[in-house]
Amino acid sequence: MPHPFQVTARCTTTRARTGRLSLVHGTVETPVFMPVGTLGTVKSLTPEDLTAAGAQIILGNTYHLYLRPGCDVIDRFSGLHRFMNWDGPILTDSGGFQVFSLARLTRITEAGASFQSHIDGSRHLLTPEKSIEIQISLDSDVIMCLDQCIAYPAERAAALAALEITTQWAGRCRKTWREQSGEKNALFGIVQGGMYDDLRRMSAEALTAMDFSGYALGGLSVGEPNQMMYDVAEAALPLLPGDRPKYIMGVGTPEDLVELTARGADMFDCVMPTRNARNGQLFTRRGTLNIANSRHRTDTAPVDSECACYTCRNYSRAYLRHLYQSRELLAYRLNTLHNLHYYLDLTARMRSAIAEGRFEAFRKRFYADREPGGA
Ligand code: PRF
Ligand code: ZN
Repeated sequence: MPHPFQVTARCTTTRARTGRLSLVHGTVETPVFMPVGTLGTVKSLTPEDLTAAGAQIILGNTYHLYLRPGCDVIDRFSGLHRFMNWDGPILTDSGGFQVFSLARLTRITEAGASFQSHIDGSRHLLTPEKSIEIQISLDSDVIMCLDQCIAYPAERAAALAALEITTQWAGRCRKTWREQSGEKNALFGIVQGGMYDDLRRMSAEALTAMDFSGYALGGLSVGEPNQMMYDVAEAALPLLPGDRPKYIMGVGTPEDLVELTARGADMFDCVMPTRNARNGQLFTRRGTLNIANSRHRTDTAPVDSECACYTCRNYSRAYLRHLYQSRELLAYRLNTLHNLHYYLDLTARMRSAIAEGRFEAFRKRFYADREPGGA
């Protein structure tokens, strides 16, 4: 199994660390935030915008791309990179989570996840083998195993059943990856087990024994209290091999990124910066603001005077509010550029702080900078 990860620095008082992950389409410095490009686009942005905002790797979705446009279309371009004109690294999610959250009439059996498309109602069976084959055809740099994510709260018996299916599927994913991928693209296993520490341990041990390029914690940020997510991650992260990247799927707020980095996480993805941008919520060091608020109506200042993004260098809060209130398309783009810049800059600042031995001070400052009542 390729495990092209190197730890480059460690915090002496927390489990935070920096690392370098070498993938087929480039190298990624961790901790890293991966913008979500579900349908082969990070909504409203071009790949040049992403690079300018500091994106190192983006996320794509097996479930969506398989249903539309379909693998036969992307095959014409030998994968997702040329299709969408992004030549950097891509991580693809396996489809399991999207089947649960989007598809109708989902049935999970040992064979796989059978579901009805949210687009046209057609029936499909997503097996572990098929998920890996699709991700190989997308030429994903980081392929994720098919897993079963359960909602919160879940009975122990349900969490155990889901983790057993996830473990069994991980073995089949690994076999398909070994036989069909040329073994150059990384393959990550996904730990499940609900909020039960002993089940998380069982899952982590089974996956570690199989040997993956990296490991993810799935099944977090599914409705549990924040502190519970931190506690589960704190217990589970040290059970994973220290020389492999650790990825927390679908998380989170800026605070989540800081807290989970402190607990040893290396990779994150979340729709929050992009989706919230389209709803007018903007992130700043001082907290979040809603651009629709009438207090911004005549404000000639940028969203964040300390922000170096394209939006803050060129536009005022008053103009952004006007665009947003008018449902102008440019609102989505400018807001998304700012929010992604904030998230990418936050992870970049964490990397420097860890490398320079001042992560604890950084974390304190992060909280001190936030104003009660927002920016
Ligand atoms: N599994 C997969 N993708 C995911 C999740 C998961 O548990 C989550 C949960 N936060 C987000 N995305 N495969
Ligand atoms: Zn900005």
